[in-house]
Amino acid sequence: MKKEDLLNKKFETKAIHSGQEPDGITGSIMTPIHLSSTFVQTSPGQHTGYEYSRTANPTRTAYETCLAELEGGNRAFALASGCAATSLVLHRLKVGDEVIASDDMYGGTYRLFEKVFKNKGIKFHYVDLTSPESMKSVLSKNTQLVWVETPTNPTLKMIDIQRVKELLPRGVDLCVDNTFMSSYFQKPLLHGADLVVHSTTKFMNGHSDVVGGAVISSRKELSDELAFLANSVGNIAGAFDSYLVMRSLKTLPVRMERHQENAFGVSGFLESHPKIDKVIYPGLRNHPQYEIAEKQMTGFGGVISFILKGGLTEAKAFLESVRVFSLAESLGGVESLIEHPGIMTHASVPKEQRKQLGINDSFIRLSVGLENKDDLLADLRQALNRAFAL
Ligand code: P1T
Repeated sequence: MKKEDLLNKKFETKAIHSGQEPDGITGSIMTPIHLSSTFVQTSPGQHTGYEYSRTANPTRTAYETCLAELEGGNRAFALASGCAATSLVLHRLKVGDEVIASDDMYGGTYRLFEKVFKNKGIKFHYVDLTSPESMKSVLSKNTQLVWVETPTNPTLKMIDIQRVKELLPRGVDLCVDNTFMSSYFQKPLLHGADLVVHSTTKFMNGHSDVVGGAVISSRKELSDELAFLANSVGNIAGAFDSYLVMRSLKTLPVRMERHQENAFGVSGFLESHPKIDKVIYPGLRNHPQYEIAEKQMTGFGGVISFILKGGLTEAKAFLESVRVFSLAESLGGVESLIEHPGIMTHASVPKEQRKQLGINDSFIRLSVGLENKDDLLADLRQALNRAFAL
């Protein structure tokens, strides 16, 4: 579809068409994968807009245009991984700058903050942003950035994006990691965020065959700065990965709806099971921040966390017994995954901090996929039976 015909079109239409006009020469309806690293110039400095693929690549441009449209942003940048996307945002900072971050986040993001950027002279403060007012105790004239995951990984706390932004002085940017909801269920820029980050490895790609990331900026001066940094740092996505995620975005709305439907089924089953102590899913009315979830998201996603009765022995027996779910890190793919954050995805978070967050030996995280719901429930039931010898 032509750009002008896409104005005022709905999300599903944009997901399929944005940035992807048919090829002018061949009429090819699918965007070609431009693997070329360089582009021929007719005279020094005279070219089609493409000179070298680190700076810009036609397949990546099509994908980035689609990402920016879906998130409601000024411009998007496709990066090599979610961690590369986070790094790009942090590369804007300089020695002495301070960051306020939510106390619960992906272990790899925490590691990047504490073991890489802290050593470059950037200071990080971690607070429970479910009460945004708690930022006040650490906010200073050096604060440049607030980093929010919502829902957080893995305890699924909800943070009020609009409220956090309201409390920030001018010039302090708010970046929201939107990985768990995808652009379909949550649009942080519309609630006042300045930047959005995705691990596109997750729901955005959804087929567990790409590691990728994205940053979407709300305004031109941020976009210009990020374009300079992406080209200079060079942690960009390749053409083939760009093609794969762009292809996956076409089915994002239908996938997210089914992830959610299955997740409601699984969370209901877990809530009624005698061997489960606690179920955390943003769509459950007993979620402590259910009102925020309802206010700022248009769905609740496909990730569920829960606490089993018993200890590590039972948890391991349960995780070893699943047959439809796969025991693996990651989330957001068509296949259902299960994992133990304490040992797997959040091992780099200090034990004491995990304890404070309630990530104990019996804490399990599910990414509910698109298999038949009854098969998923039957699998969890038989694995619980085995673990507890019911
Ligand atoms: O793995 P990568 O594409 O680099 O993305 C990092 C990342 C960033 N933000 C969030 C919220 C994430 O969940 C992740 C990656 N998370 C996992 C691999 C996981 O299993 O939680």
